[in-house]
Amino acid sequence: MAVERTFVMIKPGGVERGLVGEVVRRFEARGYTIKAAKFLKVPTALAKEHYAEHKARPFFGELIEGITAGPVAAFVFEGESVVKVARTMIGATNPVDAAPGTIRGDLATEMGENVVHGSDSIKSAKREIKLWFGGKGEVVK
Ligand code: DAT
Ligand code: MG
Repeated sequence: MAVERTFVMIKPGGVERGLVGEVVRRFEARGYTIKAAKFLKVPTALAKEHYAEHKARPFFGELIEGITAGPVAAFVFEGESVVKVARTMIGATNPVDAAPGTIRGDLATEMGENVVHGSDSIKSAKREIKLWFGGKGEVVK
């Protein structure tokens, strides 16, 4: 009903553990397609902009340290209701609460090592795709 695009990023811990393929495999197996991809060490300014909604939170410093600690693998996936489905596939923010079968529920136990980021709404997806890839944020039919 609605073909969308979302932003998914394998965080430095996930890259270090060799989980890029596992995460991408799950999205491709579900039927989503890669529309953009890049591998980069995240500049601090980009990290702060990405997580701007959390800047007043006590864990903000740790969050920025974590996301800039090593390279990330960033993707735009496209497909039916991908924004919502990606969040379901990723699982709860705290891996301890994440259901088995989800990425975090299968691959993580710690909040600071929760492997992957996914946009939380269509609005966030547009903002994040534009921030990381400079466009391609449009929802296509
Ligand atoms: P999500 O990544 O599920 O969208 P979020 O946007 O609320 O979660 O938070 C962004 C990241 O910040 C999250 O993946 C892990 C970290 N984080 C969130 N809440 C935290 C907390 N209470 N203590 C430490 N880190 C936290
Ligand atoms: Mg979030």
